[in-house]
Amino acid sequence: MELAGIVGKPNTGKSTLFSAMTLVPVQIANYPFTTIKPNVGITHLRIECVCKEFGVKDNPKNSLCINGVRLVPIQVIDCPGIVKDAHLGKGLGLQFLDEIRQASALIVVCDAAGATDADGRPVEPGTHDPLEDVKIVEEELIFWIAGIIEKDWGRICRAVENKQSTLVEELSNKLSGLGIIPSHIEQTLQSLGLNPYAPSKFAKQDIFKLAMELRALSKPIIVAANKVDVEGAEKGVERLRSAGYRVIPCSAEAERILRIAAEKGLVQYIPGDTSFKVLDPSKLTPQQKRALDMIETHVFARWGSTGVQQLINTAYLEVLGYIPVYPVEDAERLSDKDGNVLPDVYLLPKGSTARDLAYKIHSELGKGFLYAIDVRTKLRLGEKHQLKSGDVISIVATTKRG
Ligand SMILES: Nc1nc2c(ncn2[C@@H]2O[C@H](COP(=O)(O)OP(=O)(O)O)[C@@H](O)[C@H]2O)c(=O)[nH]1
Ligand SMILES: [Mg+2]
Repeated sequence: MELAGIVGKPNTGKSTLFSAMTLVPVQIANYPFTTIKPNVGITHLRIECVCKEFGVKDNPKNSLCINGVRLVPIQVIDCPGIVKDAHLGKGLGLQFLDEIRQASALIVVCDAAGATDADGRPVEPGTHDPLEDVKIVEEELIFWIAGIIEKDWGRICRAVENKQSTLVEELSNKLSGLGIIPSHIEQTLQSLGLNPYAPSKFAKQDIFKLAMELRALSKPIIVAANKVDVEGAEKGVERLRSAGYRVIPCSAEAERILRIAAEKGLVQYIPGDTSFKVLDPSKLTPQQKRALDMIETHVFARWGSTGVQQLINTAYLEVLGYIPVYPVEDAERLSDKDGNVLPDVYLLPKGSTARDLAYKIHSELGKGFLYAIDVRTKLRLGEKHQLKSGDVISIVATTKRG
């Protein structure tokens, strides 16, 4: 399962966002995905399910389907606050980031209303620049990766310069856990003009630059411009956008309230909806009514949605460019061997082939791959055929799974 890390300075709303994201959108008996640890949970990518197009009733296994909305689980981790110089041990340091080494994307939460200072203390709205906070977090993330690179740097230099191994090999060993592949390292060394045969000549700044490039490649950032329900947040959002970040205005608190209200049956709301509906106004307490009215005027009327679902969707479908694909065993019934219709959705990196999908399902299926069938067109697809978003695919292989 894909993993997203929630990071940012203290008091920006990381834990609120985590709690909102991981609240199960509807009550489903025996729902297998709950909070795993206090700071580790499951959220969902929201896509249009293909069940409507095919006119079938599906029985999802690795995901959920609510009225034609398919929800694909993504693991999220809420990290402690990051402050300036955390890499030098300030605040809680950066040790805890080891938990998100495997993350495919990072959500950097900031207070777009500018109502928290550099250490996270509340101040007058609009008096603190959220861009500063995002820059600091980004810089600390780079220091974190630089720290990983620099660990036993002396030994690496000797090994490389004595020709016992290569720098790409050494760095790949260290960084593969971050999702960094050898070709990334090779390209980066080259583009920075660093001589891979003489690492002992690298300056501190060279290692920082290397870490900066590798951070961008392996841990793409999406900025959650949080607290947009607060007056004046537009300015913060603009400032973040003008700096070139991928910014999603959001209100974690509004999303949390709506998910709880939906769970209680007070409103009709699926995460990502652009409106919500109060089911029975007479059931609301005055306080609940006030909260929902505030959400309507300060969030939906102004921003169109709470932005929380859009964070995950933008991170996975746009920034990472993943494509959802539905593998089925029975191309006629669109089912697995137990008759479950459209049981699974897989998220594949853009450019993935029919054979890549086979391998992702099961290595035996990948090895024995003969051809795939595009269930929509009934056409046979070769191993190198590139899949596209929403494909429903049946793999035919020499060895059957199971
Ligand atoms: N107005 C507003 N306040 C929020 C929002 N999200 C979080 N907060 C508040 O910001 C404060 C810090 O939230 P918390 O989630 O603990 O921040 P963390 O330290 O980053 O985990 C709390 O008082 C939250 O209620 C939001 O969307 N809007
Ligand atoms: Mg927190």
